[in-house]
Amino acid sequence: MRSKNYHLQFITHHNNRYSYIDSARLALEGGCRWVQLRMKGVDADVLELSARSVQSLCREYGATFIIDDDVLLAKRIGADGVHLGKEDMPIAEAREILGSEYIIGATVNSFEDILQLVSSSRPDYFGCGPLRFTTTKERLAPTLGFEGYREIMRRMRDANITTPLVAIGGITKDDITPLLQCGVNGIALSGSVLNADDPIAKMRDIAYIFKQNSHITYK
Ligand code: TZP
Ligand code: MG
Repeated sequence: MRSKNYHLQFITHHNNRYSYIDSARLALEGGCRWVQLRMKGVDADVLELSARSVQSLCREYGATFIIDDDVLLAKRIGADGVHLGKEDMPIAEAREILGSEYIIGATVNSFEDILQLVSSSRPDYFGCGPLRFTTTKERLAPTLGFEGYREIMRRMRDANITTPLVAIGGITKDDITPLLQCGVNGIALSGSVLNADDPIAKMRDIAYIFKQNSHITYK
């Protein structure tokens, strides 16, 4: 059974200082136990080689490993799951291919997106954002701010939708407690770790704050 913890996710991104594999290693060394390999615009063989390396690192650390976009690659190498955006393979089709054991995350930007997905094909978690502007992602959806998350979580509660929601996009250490207070179940981040002077120390701080405050959503 693949571990399904929807707490703190580190997402790789192209960075001038570190390779994708080193980026994942820094996050794992800093205590993160959920890594998404996100590599845009690379050849399939480069992606697969990197995925296999990050997967074995994640296994070493006992961490969950998911891949952005590529359902067939996730299946071929036996990753823990995939994260799919609105322009990727539809969730229902990915579920057909992967079955119920794999984690499937879906990008959403609004409560309406969530409603549509729960009525058609239930993903395992929603990646919802952005909280604020970030340069990590191109073609960014409108920012939600804390109020946006509060409202989405309220509407999910009212509609009895219990799929975990992971906040993403422009999140820094100081945002973690207020985001958990909005009711989100998890946090995904990238730039605030990799752009820090000491990414391992930053990841450690973030993981510590998350753990200290996770009782807010995990009662
Ligand atoms: N989707 C929405 S924002 C984002 C993705 C993949 C990037 C998150 O990275 P950062 O650097 O934490 O803003
Ligand atoms: Mg995608």
